[in-house]
Amino acid sequence: MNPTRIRELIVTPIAFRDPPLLNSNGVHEPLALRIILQLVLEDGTVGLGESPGGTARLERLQAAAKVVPGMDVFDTTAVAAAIDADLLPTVPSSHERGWTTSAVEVACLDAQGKLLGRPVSDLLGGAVRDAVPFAAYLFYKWAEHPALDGRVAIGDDWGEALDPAGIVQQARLMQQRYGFRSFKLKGGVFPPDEEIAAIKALAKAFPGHPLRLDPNTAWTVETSKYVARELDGVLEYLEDPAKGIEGMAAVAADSPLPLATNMCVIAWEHLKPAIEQNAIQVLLTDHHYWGGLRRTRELAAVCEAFGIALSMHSNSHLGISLAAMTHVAAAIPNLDHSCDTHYPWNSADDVVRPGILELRDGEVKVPTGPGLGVELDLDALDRLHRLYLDSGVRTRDDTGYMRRFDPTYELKLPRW
Ligand code: GKR
Ligand code: MG
Repeated sequence: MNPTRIRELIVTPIAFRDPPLLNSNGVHEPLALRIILQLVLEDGTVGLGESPGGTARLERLQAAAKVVPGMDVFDTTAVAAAIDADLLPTVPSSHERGWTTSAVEVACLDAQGKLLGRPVSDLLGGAVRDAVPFAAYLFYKWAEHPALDGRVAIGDDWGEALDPAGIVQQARLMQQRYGFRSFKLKGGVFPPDEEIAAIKALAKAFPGHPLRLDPNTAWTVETSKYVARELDGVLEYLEDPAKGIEGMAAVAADSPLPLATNMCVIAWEHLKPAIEQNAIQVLLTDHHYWGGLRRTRELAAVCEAFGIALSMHSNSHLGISLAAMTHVAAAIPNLDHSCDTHYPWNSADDVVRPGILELRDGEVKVPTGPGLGVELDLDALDRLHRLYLDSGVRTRDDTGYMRRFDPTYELKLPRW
């Protein structure tokens, strides 16, 4: 028996509750999808990973599960290369392949840390901070998922937020519950002047607190320039106002505000043109698609070299991802802004045991236990896997879900 050899990769798709959060694509469905990885070594050590869900990503992780048995858990470069080579013929996008290699790398690092008795942040060069700051992720939202197909409406304890007063109220709740000190508003939902008013209302209610706005490319270049002018001195940065590196570069040429992205620079080959065109001033890293935690650390060094500030992107996620985000953020010296997280919207359905990961004073303390420092709750995993099986939900479809309530709704980017 070789204790560092990978015996098996167990891939479990799950579904968990998600509130009706609005964005430029529509509205979140009642269930969000993730995939949980358990990488089992020959000595029984288990490393955990978490990936966004959906059939394509599930199939790729299932393919990876056939590739990794027999490999050494410390050979993360070889593990990633083997998975990448296996996917290459059918998945031409390096960004798409990155989602698979990243999730497996995190599980390898968790297992390595458990074998060594050291936290993952130590494997990334050591934590330079013992807590990582996160921003409150504000969304326009409905009070409830409306009744559909004979089922009752599903409410939550956040309430409705469809105007500036609703957004300020949501921000207050976020601050009361988690102590957040910075705020990000997901925009691209209402006409830009309404979202400008919401940001100005936040600035008035929370003077001195960093604010951001992210319309996910809902605006033209001209509209983006207008919003940037209106919010000069109010936002710390404006995130993905317009589409593509060229669109962002055209806005940046004329914007008094720094521009940030998690949409137009999402693979290594995007860095060169983005830097040449000065398209972005802030990069939102995301270990889920940049190749994992070590590659994210390398990405931070590239950003440092080119004077690009760093923040972190998030999607609906659970505790394994939050732990991984926290470890890598702790190990990046040049983390310039608080990280995004959807965790408050989804934490009630977590698959990790409570107690380790807590959002308090707007921060998560870096876990100090071996590996990621979190423990999988097998009962919760089983429950959420059955929810996945029974629900029939297999891909995220914010636009299709919106159309069930408003058949005239069209996905239009830019919309304004
Ligand atoms: O969850 O609606 C959402 C977000 O819009 C998410 O899908 C984005 O990936 O949060 C993300 C972002 O910053 O663009
Ligand atoms: Mg974004």
